[in-house]
Amino acid sequence: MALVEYKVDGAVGTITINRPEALNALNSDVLTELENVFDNVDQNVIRCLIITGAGDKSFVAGADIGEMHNLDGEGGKAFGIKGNAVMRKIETFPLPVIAAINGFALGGGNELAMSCDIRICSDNAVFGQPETALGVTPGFGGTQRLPRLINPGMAKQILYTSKNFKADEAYRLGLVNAVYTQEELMPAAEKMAKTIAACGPIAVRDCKKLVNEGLEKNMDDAIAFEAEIFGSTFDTNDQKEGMGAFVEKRKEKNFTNS
Ligand code: CO8
Repeated sequence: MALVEYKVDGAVGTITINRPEALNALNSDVLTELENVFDNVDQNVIRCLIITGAGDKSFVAGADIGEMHNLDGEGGKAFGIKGNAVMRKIETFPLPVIAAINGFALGGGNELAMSCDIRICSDNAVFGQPETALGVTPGFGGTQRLPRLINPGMAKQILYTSKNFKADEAYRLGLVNAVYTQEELMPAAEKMAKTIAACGPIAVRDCKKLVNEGLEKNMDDAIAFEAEIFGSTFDTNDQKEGMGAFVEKRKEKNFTNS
Protein backbone atom coordinates (compact mmCIF):
# COMPACT_ATOMS: atom_id res chain seq x y z
CA MET A 1 0.00 0.00 0.00
CA ALA A 2 1.29 3.45 -0.87
CA LEU A 3 1.97 5.75 2.07
CA VAL A 4 0.65 8.58 -0.05
CA GLU A 5 -2.27 7.92 -2.40
CA TYR A 6 -3.13 10.04 -5.39
CA LYS A 7 -6.49 10.00 -7.17
CA VAL A 8 -7.63 12.07 -10.09
CA ASP A 9 -11.21 13.13 -10.76
CA GLY A 10 -11.32 15.30 -13.87
CA ALA A 11 -9.18 18.36 -13.19
CA VAL A 12 -8.95 17.72 -9.42
CA GLY A 13 -6.23 15.62 -7.82
CA THR A 14 -6.64 14.32 -4.26
CA ILE A 15 -3.58 13.38 -2.24
CA THR A 16 -4.17 11.23 0.84
CA ILE A 17 -1.51 10.65 3.49
CA ASN A 18 -2.13 6.99 4.14
CA ARG A 19 -0.59 5.86 7.39
CA PRO A 20 -3.66 5.72 9.63
CA GLU A 21 -2.08 3.29 12.13
CA ALA A 22 0.32 6.12 13.09
CA LEU A 23 -2.33 8.83 12.65
CA ASN A 24 -0.65 9.68 9.31
CA ALA A 25 2.57 10.88 11.00
CA LEU A 26 5.20 12.08 8.55
CA ASN A 27 8.24 9.83 8.47
CA SER A 28 10.99 10.07 5.83
CA ASP A 29 9.24 7.62 3.53
CA VAL A 30 5.97 9.58 3.64
CA LEU A 31 7.84 12.81 2.91
CA THR A 32 9.62 11.19 -0.05
CA GLU A 33 6.37 9.79 -1.45
CA LEU A 34 4.60 13.11 -0.96
CA GLU A 35 7.34 14.88 -2.88
CA ASN A 36 7.14 12.27 -5.66
CA VAL A 37 3.38 12.71 -5.97
CA PHE A 38 3.82 16.46 -6.45
CA ASP A 39 6.61 15.87 -8.99
CA ASN A 40 4.27 13.66 -11.01
CA VAL A 41 1.12 15.81 -11.03
CA ASP A 42 0.14 16.43 -14.65
CA GLN A 43 -0.11 20.20 -14.66
CA ASN A 44 -1.70 20.21 -18.12
CA VAL A 45 -4.70 18.31 -16.77
CA ILE A 46 -4.95 19.05 -13.05
CA ARG A 47 -6.09 22.52 -11.97
CA CYS A 48 -6.48 22.10 -8.22
CA LEU A 49 -5.20 19.69 -5.56
CA ILE A 50 -6.63 18.56 -2.24
CA ILE A 51 -4.54 17.07 0.59
CA THR A 52 -6.17 15.05 3.33
CA GLY A 53 -5.40 12.21 5.77
CA ALA A 54 -6.63 8.60 5.66
CA GLY A 55 -9.26 7.60 8.23
CA ASP A 56 -11.62 9.76 10.24
CA LYS A 57 -9.34 10.64 13.15
CA SER A 58 -6.30 12.41 11.83
CA PHE A 59 -5.09 14.68 9.07
CA VAL A 60 -1.44 14.34 10.15
CA ALA A 61 -0.45 13.96 13.83
CA GLY A 62 3.00 15.44 13.23
CA ALA A 63 6.42 14.42 12.15
CA ASP A 64 7.22 10.87 13.24
CA ILE A 65 8.44 11.05 16.83
CA GLY A 66 9.65 7.43 16.69
CA GLU A 67 11.98 8.32 13.83
CA MET A 68 13.12 11.58 15.45
CA HIS A 69 13.65 10.71 19.06
CA ASN A 70 17.22 9.39 18.74
CA LEU A 71 18.49 12.01 16.32
CA ASP A 72 21.42 14.27 17.12
CA GLY A 73 21.81 17.87 15.94
CA GLU A 74 23.02 16.88 12.49
CA GLY A 75 20.24 14.35 12.02
CA GLY A 76 17.60 16.76 13.33
CA LYS A 77 18.74 19.44 10.92
CA ALA A 78 18.74 17.01 7.99
CA PHE A 79 15.20 15.83 8.83
CA GLY A 80 14.05 19.44 9.16
CA ILE A 81 15.59 20.34 5.80
CA LYS A 82 13.93 17.35 4.14
CA GLY A 83 10.52 18.22 5.54
CA ASN A 84 10.92 21.92 4.82
CA ALA A 85 11.77 21.19 1.18
CA VAL A 86 8.48 19.32 0.78
CA MET A 87 6.47 22.07 2.52
CA ARG A 88 8.08 24.72 0.33
CA LYS A 89 7.41 22.64 -2.79
CA ILE A 90 3.71 22.61 -1.87
CA GLU A 91 3.66 26.32 -1.01
CA THR A 92 5.30 27.29 -4.30
CA PHE A 93 3.61 24.60 -6.41
CA PRO A 94 2.01 26.32 -9.40
CA LEU A 95 -1.45 24.86 -8.73
CA PRO A 96 -3.62 25.76 -5.73
CA VAL A 97 -3.68 23.21 -2.90
CA ILE A 98 -6.57 22.86 -0.44
CA ALA A 99 -5.90 21.17 2.92
CA ALA A 100 -8.98 19.20 3.99
CA ILE A 101 -8.11 18.74 7.66
CA ASN A 102 -10.05 15.75 8.93
CA GLY A 103 -8.76 15.40 12.49
CA PHE A 104 -5.41 15.96 14.22
CA ALA A 105 -3.20 18.60 12.58
CA LEU A 106 -0.35 18.68 15.07
CA GLY A 107 3.25 19.78 14.65
CA GLY A 108 4.30 18.78 11.14
CA GLY A 109 0.60 18.22 10.36
CA ASN A 110 -0.28 21.83 11.05
CA GLU A 111 2.87 22.83 9.18
CA LEU A 112 1.74 20.79 6.18
CA ALA A 113 -1.69 22.45 6.32
CA MET A 114 -0.07 25.89 6.55
CA SER A 115 1.96 25.17 3.40
CA CYS A 116 -1.29 24.78 1.49
CA ASP A 117 -3.16 27.72 -0.03
CA ILE A 118 -6.51 27.12 1.66
CA ARG A 119 -7.40 25.28 4.85
CA ILE A 120 -10.83 23.87 5.72
CA CYS A 121 -11.48 21.38 8.50
CA SER A 122 -13.94 19.00 10.08
CA ASP A 123 -15.46 19.72 13.49
CA ASN A 124 -13.29 17.03 15.15
CA ALA A 125 -10.06 18.69 13.99
CA VAL A 126 -7.44 19.50 16.63
CA PHE A 127 -4.59 21.87 15.90
CA GLY A 128 -1.35 22.64 17.67
CA GLN A 129 2.39 23.01 17.59
CA PRO A 130 3.34 20.67 20.48
CA GLU A 131 7.08 20.83 19.80
CA THR A 132 8.19 22.88 22.80
CA ALA A 133 6.59 20.26 25.06
CA LEU A 134 8.83 17.74 23.28
CA GLY A 135 11.87 19.93 23.87
CA VAL A 136 12.30 21.07 20.27
CA THR A 137 11.14 23.89 18.03
CA PRO A 138 8.89 23.31 15.05
CA GLY A 139 11.08 22.26 12.13
CA PHE A 140 8.87 22.26 9.04
CA GLY A 141 8.23 26.03 8.91
CA GLY A 142 5.82 26.41 11.85
CA THR A 143 7.63 29.31 13.51
CA GLN A 144 7.57 31.18 10.20
CA ARG A 145 4.19 30.43 8.64
CA LEU A 146 2.02 30.55 11.79
CA PRO A 147 2.83 34.21 12.62
CA ARG A 148 2.38 35.11 8.96
CA LEU A 149 -1.09 33.52 8.92
CA ILE A 150 -2.51 34.60 12.29
CA ASN A 151 -1.71 37.38 14.71
CA PRO A 152 1.92 36.99 15.87
CA GLY A 153 1.06 37.28 19.56
CA MET A 154 -1.36 34.37 19.30
CA ALA A 155 1.15 32.44 17.18
CA LYS A 156 3.73 32.90 19.95
CA GLN A 157 1.23 31.74 22.58
CA ILE A 158 0.54 28.59 20.55
CA LEU A 159 4.27 27.95 20.05
CA TYR A 160 5.37 28.67 23.63
CA THR A 161 2.55 26.80 25.41
CA SER A 162 2.33 23.72 23.12
CA LYS A 163 -1.41 23.75 23.89
CA ASN A 164 -3.70 22.21 21.28
CA PHE A 165 -6.86 23.96 20.11
CA LYS A 166 -10.02 22.88 18.40
CA ALA A 167 -11.69 23.61 15.07
CA ASP A 168 -13.84 26.52 16.31
CA GLU A 169 -10.75 28.27 17.71
CA ALA A 170 -8.83 27.64 14.46
CA TYR A 171 -11.73 29.27 12.62
CA ARG A 172 -11.82 32.21 15.02
CA LEU A 173 -8.07 32.73 14.52
CA GLY A 174 -8.43 32.63 10.74
CA LEU A 175 -6.23 29.55 10.48
CA VAL A 176 -9.04 27.72 8.64
CA ASN A 177 -11.59 29.24 6.29
CA ALA A 178 -14.51 27.01 7.30
CA VAL A 179 -15.53 24.13 9.57
CA TYR A 180 -17.72 21.25 8.35
CA THR A 181 -19.05 18.03 9.80
CA GLN A 182 -16.82 15.05 9.04
CA GLU A 183 -19.26 13.89 6.35
CA GLU A 184 -19.41 17.30 4.72
CA LEU A 185 -15.67 18.02 4.64
CA MET A 186 -14.53 16.15 1.50
CA PRO A 187 -17.59 17.09 -0.58
CA ALA A 188 -16.96 20.73 0.41
CA ALA A 189 -13.27 20.46 -0.53
CA GLU A 190 -14.17 18.82 -3.84
CA LYS A 191 -16.81 21.45 -4.59
CA MET A 192 -14.32 24.25 -3.92
CA ALA A 193 -11.64 22.50 -6.00
CA LYS A 194 -14.07 22.11 -8.92
CA THR A 195 -15.06 25.78 -8.66
CA ILE A 196 -11.38 26.75 -8.82
CA ALA A 197 -10.79 24.28 -11.67
CA ALA A 198 -13.59 25.91 -13.68
CA CYS A 199 -11.83 29.30 -13.62
CA GLY A 200 -9.12 30.34 -16.03
CA PRO A 201 -6.17 28.12 -15.03
CA ILE A 202 -3.46 30.58 -16.00
CA ALA A 203 -5.20 33.34 -14.04
CA VAL A 204 -5.55 31.08 -10.98
CA ARG A 205 -1.88 30.11 -11.11
CA ASP A 206 -0.94 33.76 -11.54
CA CYS A 207 -3.05 34.72 -8.50
CA LYS A 208 -1.17 32.19 -6.37
CA LYS A 209 2.15 33.55 -7.56
CA LEU A 210 1.03 37.16 -7.07
CA VAL A 211 -0.19 36.62 -3.52
CA ASN A 212 2.80 34.53 -2.45
CA GLU A 213 5.51 36.62 -4.06
CA GLY A 214 3.68 39.93 -3.65
CA LEU A 215 3.52 39.50 0.13
CA GLU A 216 7.32 39.48 0.17
CA LYS A 217 7.55 42.80 -1.73
CA ASN A 218 6.95 46.42 -0.78
CA MET A 219 3.63 47.80 -2.08
CA ASP A 220 5.11 49.75 -5.01
CA ASP A 221 6.97 46.71 -6.28
CA ALA A 222 4.00 44.48 -5.55
CA ILE A 223 1.51 46.49 -7.61
CA ALA A 224 4.05 46.80 -10.44
CA PHE A 225 4.36 43.00 -10.31
CA GLU A 226 0.56 42.72 -10.48
CA ALA A 227 0.39 45.11 -13.47
CA GLU A 228 2.97 43.00 -15.28
CA ILE A 229 1.12 39.72 -14.74
CA PHE A 230 -2.32 41.29 -15.27
CA GLY A 231 -1.10 42.54 -18.64
CA SER A 232 0.30 39.14 -19.58
CA THR A 233 -3.09 37.48 -19.05
CA PHE A 234 -4.46 39.58 -21.95
CA ASP A 235 -2.12 37.69 -24.27
CA THR A 236 -3.78 34.37 -23.41
CA ASN A 237 -6.54 32.47 -25.20
CA ASP A 238 -8.18 32.03 -21.81
CA GLN A 239 -8.70 35.80 -21.51
CA LYS A 240 -10.36 35.83 -24.95
CA GLU A 241 -12.55 32.91 -23.86
CA GLY A 242 -13.43 34.28 -20.40
CA MET A 243 -14.26 37.83 -21.46
CA GLY A 244 -15.69 36.60 -24.77
CA ALA A 245 -18.17 34.39 -22.92
CA PHE A 246 -19.28 37.39 -20.86
CA VAL A 247 -19.91 39.73 -23.79
CA GLU A 248 -21.59 36.96 -25.78
CA LYS A 249 -23.77 36.14 -22.72
CA ARG A 250 -22.51 32.57 -22.97
CA LYS A 251 -22.51 30.45 -19.80
CA GLU A 252 -20.27 27.62 -20.99
CA LYS A 253 -16.58 28.44 -21.08
CA ASN A 254 -13.80 26.35 -22.51
CA PHE A 255 -10.54 27.42 -20.95
CA THR A 256 -7.69 25.69 -22.75
CA ASN A 257 -4.88 26.64 -20.39
CA SER A 258 -3.23 28.57 -23.15
N1 CO8 B 1 4.78 10.21 15.44
C1 CO8 B 1 4.80 8.87 15.47
N2 CO8 B 1 3.73 8.12 15.83
C2 CO8 B 1 2.61 8.76 16.18
C3 CO8 B 1 2.52 10.17 16.18
C4 CO8 B 1 3.68 10.91 15.78
N3 CO8 B 1 3.68 12.24 15.69
N4 CO8 B 1 1.28 10.52 16.59
C5 CO8 B 1 0.62 9.37 16.83
N5 CO8 B 1 1.42 8.30 16.59
C6 CO8 B 1 1.10 6.89 16.75
C7 CO8 B 1 1.12 6.46 18.21
O1 CO8 B 1 2.43 6.19 18.62
C8 CO8 B 1 0.23 5.24 18.16
O2 CO8 B 1 0.98 4.15 17.67
P1 CO8 B 1 0.92 2.71 18.44
O3 CO8 B 1 -0.52 2.29 18.28
O4 CO8 B 1 1.88 1.87 17.66
O5 CO8 B 1 1.30 2.98 19.85
C9 CO8 B 1 -0.80 5.58 17.10
O6 CO8 B 1 -0.24 6.66 16.32
C10 CO8 B 1 -2.11 6.07 17.68
O7 CO8 B 1 -1.81 7.13 18.56
P2 CO8 B 1 -2.37 7.20 20.07
O8 CO8 B 1 -2.60 5.84 20.60
O9 CO8 B 1 -1.47 8.11 20.83
O10 CO8 B 1 -3.79 7.89 19.79
P3 CO8 B 1 -4.61 8.82 20.79
O11 CO8 B 1 -5.93 9.02 20.15
O12 CO8 B 1 -4.56 8.29 22.17
O13 CO8 B 1 -3.82 10.21 20.80
C11 CO8 B 1 -2.69 12.09 19.82
C12 CO8 B 1 -3.75 10.98 19.64
C13 CO8 B 1 -3.14 13.08 20.87
C14 CO8 B 1 -2.56 12.78 18.47
C15 CO8 B 1 -1.35 11.44 20.24
O14 CO8 B 1 -1.07 10.36 19.33
C16 CO8 B 1 -0.20 12.38 20.18
O15 CO8 B 1 -0.04 13.21 21.06
N6 CO8 B 1 0.65 12.26 19.13
C17 CO8 B 1 1.82 13.10 18.99
C18 CO8 B 1 1.44 14.48 18.54
C19 CO8 B 1 2.64 15.35 18.43
O16 CO8 B 1 3.30 15.66 19.39
N7 CO8 B 1 2.96 15.79 17.19
C20 CO8 B 1 4.07 16.65 16.93
C21 CO8 B 1 5.29 15.85 16.62
S1 CO8 B 1 6.72 16.87 16.53
C22 CO8 B 1 6.65 17.54 15.01
O17 CO8 B 1 5.75 17.35 14.25
C23 CO8 B 1 7.78 18.42 14.65
C24 CO8 B 1 7.82 18.75 13.19
C25 CO8 B 1 9.14 19.28 12.81
C26 CO8 B 1 10.16 18.21 12.85
C27 CO8 B 1 11.50 18.75 12.67
C28 CO8 B 1 12.49 17.68 12.44
C29 CO8 B 1 13.73 17.78 13.20
